Amino acid sequence: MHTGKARAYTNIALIKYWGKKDEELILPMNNSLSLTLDAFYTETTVSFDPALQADTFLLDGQLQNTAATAKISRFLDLLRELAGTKLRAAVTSENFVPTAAGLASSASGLAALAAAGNAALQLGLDDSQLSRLARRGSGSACRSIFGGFVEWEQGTDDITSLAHPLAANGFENDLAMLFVLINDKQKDVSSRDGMRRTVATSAFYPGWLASLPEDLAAIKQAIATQDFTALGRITEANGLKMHATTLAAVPPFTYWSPQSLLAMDLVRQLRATGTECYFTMDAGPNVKVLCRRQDEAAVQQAFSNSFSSDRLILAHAGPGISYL
Ligand code: 2P0
Repeated sequence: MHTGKARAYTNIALIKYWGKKDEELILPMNNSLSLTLDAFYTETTVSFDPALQADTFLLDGQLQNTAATAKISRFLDLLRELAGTKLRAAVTSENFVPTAAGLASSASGLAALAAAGNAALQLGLDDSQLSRLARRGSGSACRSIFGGFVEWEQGTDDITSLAHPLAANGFENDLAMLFVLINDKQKDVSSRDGMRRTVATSAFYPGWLASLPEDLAAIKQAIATQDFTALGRITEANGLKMHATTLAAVPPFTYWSPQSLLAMDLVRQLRATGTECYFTMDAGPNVKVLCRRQDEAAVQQAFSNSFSSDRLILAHAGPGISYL
């Protein structure tokens, strides 16, 4: 039996990945840039075992259904190919979140699985090789291999598409991100389906793509000069632009719910009254509020007037993967 265990933290993109140019290899249409966070992580154990007839996937103590297990199996096939083995595996994952928020993260999940597989099969992959591999499981997972600010270079093929950490200057430690968890009854459009539909049909998609090189250059400059105002403005504008593309898709869709709009409005009110903060959103109704660490208590206090405290989770910059 070959066993490995690893932990990976989730990441939130400040410049969003939205759309693929290669669905099989998961090559994105654009570079993206994220911050790895300390509040949510996944720990995964993989055991390749001659006694197993099929792969199994246990998540938070629950045996997963055929569809969820098939996604994991496809990723295990990549590991098996690299190791030259046909052994089936038992995958056991736990998502660590401060409350029972139902926050599933494919970024931390697939990054942890890639690293655990690397250890189990003694593949000896370094972090760059691991980033390429994690990308094949879920695009955003390639960024969760590393801590702090991370850029995913879109590349042109399997070798050139991978993430790398930005040169650390300590700026990430001055930041905080408040997760505002929003209950929503709407049926989700998965990020995979949502980005596919947007690329194929949205009249706004070319405009989104054309605007990215400028956003990326500007945010890297903001990080290098530790300019929080620029960082926040670019993050908020880039997220809004991504979400605008979904409104022009055919058929149109949105991840926003009324509570998301309320949270956005609170951010604007806080800014107007002198507490500088900015929001971003991903493929769901939750709102993430970026602020300076020194203002985190004021931001959390302001949100606690409109959202119950178990829906508010404060995060800071987090590390890359670790082997357990
Ligand atoms: C991001 N998102 O950059 C963007 C912003 C959602 C909105 O990466 O199809 O789970 O597995 O590559 O990585 C979520 O998409 O998608 C995502 P796949 P993934 O964080």
